[in-house]
Amino acid sequence: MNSPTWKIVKKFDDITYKKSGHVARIAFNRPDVRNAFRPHTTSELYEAFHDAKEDPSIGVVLLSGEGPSSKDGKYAFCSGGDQKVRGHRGYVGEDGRHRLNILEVQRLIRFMPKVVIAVVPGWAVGGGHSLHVVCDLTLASKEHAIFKQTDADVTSFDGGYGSAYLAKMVGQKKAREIFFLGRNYSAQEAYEMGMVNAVIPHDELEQTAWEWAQEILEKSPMSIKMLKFAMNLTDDGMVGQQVFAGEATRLAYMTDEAKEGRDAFVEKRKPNFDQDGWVS
Ligand code: S0N
Repeated sequence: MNSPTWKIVKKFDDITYKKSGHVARIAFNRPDVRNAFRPHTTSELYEAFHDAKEDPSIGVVLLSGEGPSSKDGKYAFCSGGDQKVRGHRGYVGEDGRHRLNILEVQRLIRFMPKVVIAVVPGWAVGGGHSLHVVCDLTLASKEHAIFKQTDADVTSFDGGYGSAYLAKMVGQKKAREIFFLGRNYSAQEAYEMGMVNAVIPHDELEQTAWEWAQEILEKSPMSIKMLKFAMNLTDDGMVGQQVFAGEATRLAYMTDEAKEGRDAFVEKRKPNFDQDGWVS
């Protein structure tokens, strides 16, 4: 298997953003605070994810954390919201505005027609834990990944995908244990619970993520998109139906029938639809 040749897409302050072939890699880049996110981080994340979503050459997005910390050499995926910039009405940006925009990033990951893989080199904590939950797949460092939910310690809690969807993944009892006790779980324990797809030796983590991406990229893009949205649908209600149906509409655009409907309107005539189209 080949290796990536990453090219920087854009220089950001709090994240790194690169592409190689059909893969994009986005990583938190605040290792000295365990890759905690502040409003500026989530704005940058949103921009990078949006670019990856819109780029038709990208099929897989890797989400990771740069490191190790210059202070103590520890690795982190993300430790959630930056508690040092949390004000009375939520997290405060440098512009003085309060935002909760990590949820918009979660929705972008959830609803993008691409596979998003969480590549967890170290701590995945609080809102960082929730981000790995919302990603389609999770690969974790055997030696350094630690999964932990501190939301109830700091009164900054995710009552959406981070908890309710986690419960679908690991079961109600285990999800409640994770949130109510806030213990540390190793990569192996997280794997046994069903919230991690594979436990990988730390030195092989990035290459393995690349290889998983390449395997996915050998599949039919249309099938992967429809399957992702089909699996989301039952948990996402009307929005899930909207997203799934959006892809169905896109497929419909590719038919002769759709071409006839459009052409008839543009040419100001009655459409002549092929009546053999009632195939069942
Ligand atoms: C990650 C932990 C467990 C690591 O422990 P360790 O290895 O002992 O390191 P520390 O010495 O504690 O940390 C090293 C340095 O990093 C700083 N730091 C770590 N995490 C954060 C953080 N989240 N914010 C700010 N700084 C952080 C430490 O302060 C230390 O710095 P120095 O050396 O200068 O002292 C441990 O660090 C830990 O428990 N961290 C806190 C984890 C946490 O509680 N996160 C917040 C949980 N809540 C959320 O994330 C909510 C997310 C969210 O935003 C949201 C979700 C849903 C709906 C709305 C929202 C919303 O936007 O509010």
